[in-house]
Amino acid sequence: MVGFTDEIGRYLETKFGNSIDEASERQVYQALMVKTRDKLSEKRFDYNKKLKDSKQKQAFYMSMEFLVGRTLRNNLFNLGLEKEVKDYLEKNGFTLDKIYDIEPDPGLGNGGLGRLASCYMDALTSQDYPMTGFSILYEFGIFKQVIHDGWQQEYPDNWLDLGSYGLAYRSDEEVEIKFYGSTREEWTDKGLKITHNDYTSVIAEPYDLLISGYHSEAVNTLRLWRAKANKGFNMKLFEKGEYARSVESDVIAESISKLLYPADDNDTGKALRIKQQYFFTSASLQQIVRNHYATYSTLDNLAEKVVIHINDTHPAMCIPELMRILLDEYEYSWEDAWNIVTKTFAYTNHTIMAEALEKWSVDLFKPILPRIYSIIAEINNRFCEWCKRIGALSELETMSIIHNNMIKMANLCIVSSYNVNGVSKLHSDILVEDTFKSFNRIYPGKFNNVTNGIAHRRWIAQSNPELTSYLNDLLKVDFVKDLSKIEKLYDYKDDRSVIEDLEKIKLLKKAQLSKYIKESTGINVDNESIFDVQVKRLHEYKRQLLNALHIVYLYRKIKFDGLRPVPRTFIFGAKASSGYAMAKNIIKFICTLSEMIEADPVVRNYVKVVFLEDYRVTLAEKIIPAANVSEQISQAGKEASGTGNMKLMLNGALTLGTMDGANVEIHEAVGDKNIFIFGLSTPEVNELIKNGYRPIDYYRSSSEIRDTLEFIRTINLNGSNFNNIVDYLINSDPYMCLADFHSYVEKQKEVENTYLDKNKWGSMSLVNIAKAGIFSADRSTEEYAKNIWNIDIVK
Ligand code: 7GP
Repeated sequence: MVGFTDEIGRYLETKFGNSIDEASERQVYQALMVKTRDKLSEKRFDYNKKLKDSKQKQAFYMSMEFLVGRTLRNNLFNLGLEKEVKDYLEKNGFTLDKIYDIEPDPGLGNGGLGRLASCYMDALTSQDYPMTGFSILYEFGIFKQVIHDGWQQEYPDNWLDLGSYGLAYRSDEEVEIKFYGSTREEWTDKGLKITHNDYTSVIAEPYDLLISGYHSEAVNTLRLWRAKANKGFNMKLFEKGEYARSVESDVIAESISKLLYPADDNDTGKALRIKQQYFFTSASLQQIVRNHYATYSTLDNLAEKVVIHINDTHPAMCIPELMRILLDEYEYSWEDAWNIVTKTFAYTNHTIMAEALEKWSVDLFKPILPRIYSIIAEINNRFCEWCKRIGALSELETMSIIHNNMIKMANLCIVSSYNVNGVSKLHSDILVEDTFKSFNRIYPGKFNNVTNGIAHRRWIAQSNPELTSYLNDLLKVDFVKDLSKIEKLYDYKDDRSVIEDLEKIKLLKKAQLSKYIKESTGINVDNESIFDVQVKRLHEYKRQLLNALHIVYLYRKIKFDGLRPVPRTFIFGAKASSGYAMAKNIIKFICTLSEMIEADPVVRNYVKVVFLEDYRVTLAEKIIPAANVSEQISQAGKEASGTGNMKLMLNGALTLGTMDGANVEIHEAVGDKNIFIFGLSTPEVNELIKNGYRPIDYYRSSSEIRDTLEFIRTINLNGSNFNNIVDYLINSDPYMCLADFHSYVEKQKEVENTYLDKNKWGSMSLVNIAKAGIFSADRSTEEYAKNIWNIDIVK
């Protein structure tokens, strides 16, 4: 049999006319990408055959975002080929890590929600579950962030140039998507017939990214749709003098798969967003239905064979789209179609932040998708009628799908799905007790919880091979296959030599990160200092600002009061949405603190602030293994779950956090002694809001808050001042940084004192690693598969 490395050699010869010793790194990269894809295609064929033969139920995961991260290492690792390839390359003068670095990091997502989707695909595939992901092939994923003079600047990230080798184009499965135009109703002997006229259509081209599993039989598909114009230029319209419309398809197609999440703070952005959402959901639904019909010659059993998961509300148009297909193309009655639809969809909510609960204005939506709008309106009419009958009329203001001329997508999802889940215990409780209280009353049993999880193979086995191989030798259990086995480490919590070994590995990972910090920022950091990490999207509710306030507090104490704390390196990584001014200000503020501290000959010996630009999956893989402290300091009740908290814990960082999201479950898993919890709880936050939160009272009654804030007013570096941030905190402070300030500062002191006791810290860190098993995405996806989707593995 021809070995994998022989195939690489052959590819280089036939494609480039080079033997391996003449090839460039770029050529070797391409050969590895293409040959890995081919290998997965072969496996996929066998797996898919079994799947088809078994005719078992399948899950389809709809998500506007899949933050896949680099694929090559993950695939070689999963296929068990990494060692063979590494040796082969080394023999020929190449370093595998350098080849990995050529691959762009496909940023097809913004943050947690997108990364979760990819973790779930990895986990399901590793367990042999049949699951297909659907999304958009964005030409430009999330922007590349460059920090210039402390300000975030956004640059396009053209990942496809070098990233497309992993994709397989499936021209045989193109579909047509229709926008605009008008609908006509006509009574025929079969009932009401609806036709859609004068529409503009675009073509959805499928590109498949094959997803590998760890030592598994399965290879699943992430299907990414790319828009292309339908037949280009429309001569007929042009002749009629409708010049603009003659190229409409080109214009729409050009924009749809251009970029991820265009700013949606203006109508042009919103219209594009609507088109993107409909584009990929319609394409996916058409394909699912077509395949199902080809197998069974009926759609009556669709819900028995298909479950479609809606990852937050962005793909919600799946629902009216399936209704449309059933009603208009397969001539189902409304009742029969609705009966199928309401058994097919399950929906996950990922946030309770009001601004992220999607709403579309009817005036904007209806002209773009006239038929889809009429279906949503009918779903709403029938839902409102039903509410009247069951005596829930008074709650319609919150539950109605269309209200005040706005379409509320979460309401559409809840009404139409058979299951709705939150992503941590606390978040799911808030959904039923508060956000969706009325719905929970009328749909008892529809809501439940699946606490998020992470693909531990990426987040420990691949990104921290040193820790992984140590634990493999020590524990002699296959925790890479089954993370719950890592709990065996708990037996060593008082074993000094194991604690010391773990500490050495941490130091090594810190040294690797320091090198990167030095190269990318010029800052020298002390590897012995506490690496205190806050990495996540920049958002007010996540309170990077509270972290920054503590840094200012330390600065003052060191400079004016002679405080000499344990040296600490505060590491930040965060992208701010391009139109989000306050978030960008906060980045500028953090960068200014960094610069100010570096310029101070005393303070810089105790505190360093490092803002690493362009936070993304690849950078997370470098930072997380090196962290000592994991900052999870959102205002209680606001972070749905968090998943960075789990990755950091698994790599031995101690959580400093509020009782929010999955921190609550981390606290439960490790026990009070192995975590640093501070701040107001969710009920306390709510109570404070009810009584009228007045940040100025905190400012007046605490000299430390006053001194910290007034000191910020004096900062004036290169012409920038931060009075706006101070005024914001004193006058509004919507996420209660001032209310939690003291409790946070006190907890930070405890962190520091604990760190001085190396043995205690090491033992706490060990317990965190040992107790991380339940946060594997294997556990989460198993819950989805068994409790929600009712799907089985392919045997
Ligand atoms: C995030 C949540 O903020 C985070 O707490 C959670 O861990 C993650 O989803 C995965 O469940 N939400 C988003 O990223 C997001 O875009 C808007 O939500 C719909």
